Amino acid sequence: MSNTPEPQEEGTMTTQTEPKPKPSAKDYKGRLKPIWCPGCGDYGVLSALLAAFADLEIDPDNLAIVSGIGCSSRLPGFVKSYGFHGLHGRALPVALGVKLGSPHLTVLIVGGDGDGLSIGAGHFPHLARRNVDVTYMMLDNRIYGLTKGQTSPTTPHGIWTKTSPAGVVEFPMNPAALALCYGATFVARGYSSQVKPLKSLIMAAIQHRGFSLLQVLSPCVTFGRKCGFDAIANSIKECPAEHDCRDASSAYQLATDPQNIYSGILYQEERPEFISTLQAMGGARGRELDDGAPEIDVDRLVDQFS
Ligand SMILES: Cc1ncc(C[n+]2csc(CCOP(=O)(O)OP(=O)(O)O)c2C)c(N)n1
Ligand code: SF4
Repeated sequence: MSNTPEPQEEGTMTTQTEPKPKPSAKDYKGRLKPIWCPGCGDYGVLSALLAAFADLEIDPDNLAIVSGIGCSSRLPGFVKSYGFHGLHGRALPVALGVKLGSPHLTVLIVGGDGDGLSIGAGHFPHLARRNVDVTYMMLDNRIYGLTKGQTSPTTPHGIWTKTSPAGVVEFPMNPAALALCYGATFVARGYSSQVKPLKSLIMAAIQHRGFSLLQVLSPCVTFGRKCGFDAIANSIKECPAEHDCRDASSAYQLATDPQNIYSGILYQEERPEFISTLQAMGGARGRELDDGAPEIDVDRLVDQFS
């Protein structure tokens, strides 16, 4: 048997295209190496995210990750995709702009509990109620990490922080419960140490057509040691198998359970997505991209205003 290919008759040559190999998580690694502290929960989140991109076979050219400012907000630099590391608390309006300009992109938002619930809190309800098709991953370490350990809106009541020397006076906000009240169509909770389940949640959130909030408990090992993460391994529980994630009131009960921190998909509903609704109403009628995805005609909009 010879390894030499058979000569082909003139005019009968067929061009065979090699099937593209399945991507792996490392194909999505960015050029920058993470500079988080050793043991930071955000490493687990990044691993789950890269694995989710690989399983979904997302083309990095069709992926945009938008963040604010904070340790967690550094994440876009560590991923091979379009990235925008912007202003503290302003990731959500930037992401809305990205999605409006290029609706064919998969748009992810990554930020901390401080970024999303302090300075940026005003944006969260509006993206949720509009049901903009973006995935918002709030990396909740219950503290301001980047600025070295001040109280955040999710810091537990009573604990000591640098800005609460006598213990935190306020009671913490609950991002999953807030998202439900704001009208989010997908609400889930994961944990950075449970990388495989987190990967599945990220995939489900990205595949959901509409606004997805994924709260990820992700400990700050340097400044958030007193924030109750030691107890998380015992108190985090998967949503009960009988939970119907279309039931908003049972989702709210699970999200606010005083004893257990329920993880998994708490709530999901189908509702028309913002940009396609806008386009159907003629508010953003535009040209089509090569792949048939609609694109807003920015030139036409600029003409209208000039
Ligand atoms: C407009 C503005 N205000 C305040 C700051 C200071 N600042 C930077 S990051 C941050 C909070 C960080 O906490 P969080 O958003 O929870 O992210 P983490 O670092 O914990 O991941 C603050 C207050 C800033 N950079 N810009
Ligand atoms: S300060 Fe905290 S949140 Fe920031 S990188 Fe270090 S461990 Fe992570």
